[in-house]
Amino acid sequence: MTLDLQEKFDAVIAHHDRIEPRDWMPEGYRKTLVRQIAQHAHSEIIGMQPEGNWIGRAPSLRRKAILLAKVQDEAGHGLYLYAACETLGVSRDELVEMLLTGRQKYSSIFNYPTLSYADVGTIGWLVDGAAICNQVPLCRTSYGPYGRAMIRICKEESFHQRQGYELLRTMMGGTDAQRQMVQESVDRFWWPSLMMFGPPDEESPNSARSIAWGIKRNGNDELRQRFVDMTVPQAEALGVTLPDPELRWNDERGHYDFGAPDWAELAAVIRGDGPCNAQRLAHRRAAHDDGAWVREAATAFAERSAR
Ligand code: BYC
Repeated sequence: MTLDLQEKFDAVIAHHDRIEPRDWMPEGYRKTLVRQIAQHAHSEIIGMQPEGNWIGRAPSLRRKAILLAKVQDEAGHGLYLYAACETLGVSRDELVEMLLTGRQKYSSIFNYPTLSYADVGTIGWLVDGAAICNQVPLCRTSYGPYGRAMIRICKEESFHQRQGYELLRTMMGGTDAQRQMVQESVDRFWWPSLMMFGPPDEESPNSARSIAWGIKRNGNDELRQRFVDMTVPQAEALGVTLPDPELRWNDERGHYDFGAPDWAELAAVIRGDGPCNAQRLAHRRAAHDDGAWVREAATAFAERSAR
């Protein structure tokens, strides 16, 4: 019986069709999906903090409205992804608990501080740009609810990336001080953005299995290269320098060559020793505790309505 189920599962994966919540799936496949989708959902929720830091200090009403809308979109992405994860038999409460106790991860990028207003533009341009490279292939992931959530998320991420680029272009057309602020921000965010794609393939324990299951469609290095190739011409158009002396076009490969990120730094940030890890989790825990009365009220209202 299990053999038939396994064969059916393998055939769906081989045909690049989709596995749906009611279908049989190997336990390892389910666990990998929970790990990756939860990591992604938590990234969206924690990812509201670095940009949220600038909502009260945005330089105009227009910029404030844009930033508020973007941060709200991120909350929405977290909710679609938590809902996709719940179809795998794990509850929202369990997921939140695993984030707050550090048993599940979120993207390393959100453990870096946002020190200037230019960081709002740089996050849109580089961080959302990297997220798009990483996530567009996930629209074709083998698990239905995850792929469908990703289609909507990617549309909004493209919009976020353009808003970041537009902000930086405006600042680059401003004063020398504004141009310096942009360059300083790009210098800080370039390498952490490359780290978002994960460790190099040969040091990525999950990639091969996840690709065989059709959860990931590409390796970490391939997507990192795609991001560099896409971003260098945009940096030239903006007039900023990417802080990598090894960055140059390679005619033979048809790609840009680039230097290696500091993998020890990525490992430290993932381990919890990044510049803002403790602050991000403490802030999230406090927000969760402050929101307890809202959850209680919503539960009481739902129970009363059901009666
Ligand atoms: N940060 O075997 P590997 C966004 C972990 S946010 C932290 O290569 P995998 C946005 C990895 O989890 C973007 N941890 O893993 C929001 C694994 O640990 P565990 C978020 C990392 O899963 C707001 C271990 O290292 N996007 O969109 O095959 C504003 C070994 O790695 C990182 C997603 O999450 C990292 N950078 O591949 C703006 C996309 N890299 O779990 C933007 C979905 C690796 O075994 N996620 N680790 O303990 C993925 O595509 C994959 O999870 C990764 C890693 C490519 C990140």
